[in-house]
Amino acid sequence: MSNLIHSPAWQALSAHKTAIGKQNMREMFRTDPVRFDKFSLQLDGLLLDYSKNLITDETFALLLDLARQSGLGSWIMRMFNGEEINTSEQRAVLHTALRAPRGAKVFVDGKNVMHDVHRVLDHMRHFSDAVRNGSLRGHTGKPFRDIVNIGIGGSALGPLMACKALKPYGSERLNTYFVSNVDATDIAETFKHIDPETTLFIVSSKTFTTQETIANADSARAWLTKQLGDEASVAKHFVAISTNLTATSKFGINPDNVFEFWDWVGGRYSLWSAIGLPIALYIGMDNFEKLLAGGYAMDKHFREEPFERNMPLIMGMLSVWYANFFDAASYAVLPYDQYLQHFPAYLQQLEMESNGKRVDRDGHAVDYATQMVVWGEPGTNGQHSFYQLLHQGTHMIPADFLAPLASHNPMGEHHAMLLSNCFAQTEALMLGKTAEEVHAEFVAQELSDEALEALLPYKVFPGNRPSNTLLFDKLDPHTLGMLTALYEHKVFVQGVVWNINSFDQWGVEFGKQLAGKLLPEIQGKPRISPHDASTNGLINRYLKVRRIQ
Ligand code: G6Q
Repeated sequence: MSNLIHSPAWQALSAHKTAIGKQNMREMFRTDPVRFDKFSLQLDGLLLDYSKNLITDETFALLLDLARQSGLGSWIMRMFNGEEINTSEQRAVLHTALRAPRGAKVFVDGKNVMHDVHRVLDHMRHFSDAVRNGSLRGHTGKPFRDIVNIGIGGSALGPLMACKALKPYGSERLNTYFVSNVDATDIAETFKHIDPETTLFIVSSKTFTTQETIANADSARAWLTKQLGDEASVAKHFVAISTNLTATSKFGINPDNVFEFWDWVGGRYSLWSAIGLPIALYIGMDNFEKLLAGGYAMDKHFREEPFERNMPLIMGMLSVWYANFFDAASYAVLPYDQYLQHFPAYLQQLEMESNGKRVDRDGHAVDYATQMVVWGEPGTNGQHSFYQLLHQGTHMIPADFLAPLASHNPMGEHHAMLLSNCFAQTEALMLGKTAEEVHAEFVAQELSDEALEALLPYKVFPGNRPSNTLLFDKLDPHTLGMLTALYEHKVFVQGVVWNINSFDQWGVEFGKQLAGKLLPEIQGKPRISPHDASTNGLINRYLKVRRIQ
């Protein structure tokens, strides 16, 4: 057994879980009139209600003990101070520096990186202002209207999520497109909507070697030069965001059009860096800075608030509680805000790529569960599909509900209906419906005894299913910054408790190695490596049907 499982705080939680196993949240609310006040907290208009969780005062105290035992306070300082906590890649982890105010000091290898951070932010402001006011133009002299981000994973999901989330703040003159997939359909469908004379391609790649991104960038360049009939157009219609300045210049991108970032920014933590350029172009740099300020407000909270009032810490420890002591294998993210449609997909990468690990910081296989699978869809749509399983399935699936108090699109009673659905769902998951309540309903409906007996088991809801609710005034750049940083730090908390490195991604690197390996064989070149019978069968089927061999 690992040290973690043996540790006093873990053992205490195990024993406590057995003790509270039979308790019910209904009862907890009934007997404690201040439960909501006790188990909720606010930061700058963001409310976290975590009272509908399977916790008592004792659980809460024991979870905080586990956080303390993990040395969380010192890990937080180590991250913010730029120590190389990403040990398998020997890198600091400093996405927090990207949103620190001008004048802050953050050192990497003895150098204050804040000068570079603000130099690039100034470059972004200069460039985005020029695109937005039409002073920077394409090869034929027309202002840009179509912004196409070519990038994948961490170089796409953040900007995509934020551009969709902040549409009410977006320029009406600019359209944003995101091309990620190496499936040509992605870029071919984009070409149908854009005008080469008014298109700006942003090639976004930390390494500038990612197969999908380079293939899409090559195809975009071929399309542009064919449409405009001039190789020189590339210089005006392409910019790059990368840490690999040699590769961007080899691609032919004008060095003045390269936005730099650094190896201490992880891909999935990079929307705050130059990778956020599509966001800055779309919502304007002033709004982008509000997004950064929201992230910074959460950083300050995470760093300074005591554990018992610390939002990311509480959310992280609740996830540990369910993943490790209730064997919950997945959790749902359910935004009751259509603008947050891409938030679950964004969190899938953030959480699963960060904490989907099976080896601890000392290189030993762990003997406890790590990251839960993350999934979700905007409410109310999900209510008409998978919520059935949340209410009556056999798995315990904790859920986060997110909702704005005011809509960007006030219309009739829509928003009241939206919120009533959201609140009613968390209530129903917690309360459930007992056999007695179902029985009383049937009696009121004058159902026959026979029908009542037959139907009753299907209509019972076990309840006692946990959820968090995050309420915010309105989805604006500052709020989105806070929400995003909240989940980043929640991921960090879990990683510290599980003693894993949340900042490497060898599974992704493995995929990148595999990407080019089979390609020659699919292209009909001689086999270079033997495969298993299944893989051979698939390759042969392709070659035969496509008459390549
Ligand atoms: C993120 C991951 C991964 C990465 C993509 C794109 O943390 O490392 O999703 O962002 O594979 O990589 P490049 O930006 O290097 O093209």
